[in-house]
Amino acid sequence: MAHHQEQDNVVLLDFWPSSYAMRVKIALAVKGLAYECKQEDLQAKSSMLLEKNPVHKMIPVMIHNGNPICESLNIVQYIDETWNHEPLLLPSDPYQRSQVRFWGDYIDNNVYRIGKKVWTMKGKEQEEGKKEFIECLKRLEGQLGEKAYFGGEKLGYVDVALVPFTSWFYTYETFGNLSIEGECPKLVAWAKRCMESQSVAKSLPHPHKVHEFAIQFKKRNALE
Ligand code: GS8
Repeated sequence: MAHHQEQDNVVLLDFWPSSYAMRVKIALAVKGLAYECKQEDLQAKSSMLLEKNPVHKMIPVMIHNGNPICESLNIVQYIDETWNHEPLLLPSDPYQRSQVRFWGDYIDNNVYRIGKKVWTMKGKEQEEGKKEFIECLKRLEGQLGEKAYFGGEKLGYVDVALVPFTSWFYTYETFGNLSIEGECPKLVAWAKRCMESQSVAKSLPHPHKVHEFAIQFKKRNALE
């Protein structure tokens, strides 16, 4: 049931470099909700995480008045339905809703997985990853078309699903030796437009901080 109460208690089990967790932060910011952020150590997961997401044991998990909600896009949809006031992230028309969920799913099946090849792999695998990654971004750029946002005139569900990955663009570019702006100028212009929204800007870490994290991650995992 939709409601908006003073006593709403929202806790986010977070891992700051995670694009999935950033989605939830953007959606909460868009709705003007206060929340408590708990950083997880994914090498030593808290008992709270294991209890609240026993199936996947992954962040993000949002805990609303004690009730856990898992899977980032499922959480974004829950937020939009629970605090169902403007600005709305999903369209109300069932067909339009099906379309935004389709693109959310496309992003989930591709961007992280392919992007990881670009920043963690070497040689032939990395080259293949780069090609696939640019193809994926061009596909998304085509879907954006001439619109200001994937949601049309304003930021919507697909924007929230995708924009966190732009905080990783510098990392993909540096490790992959590629120019995303050169390949997908309209997508980069869209990313900059999204960053004009405070809800987005305050939810995304600085690209250099992400890059620093990626360097440490590769060292730790002997990928260097
Ligand atoms: C993916 C979350 C995820 O990959 C979602 O919420 O949308 N489909 C999920 N979480 C990662 C960190 S970000 O890469 C995670 O929690 N990994 C811990 C693990 O795999 O043990």
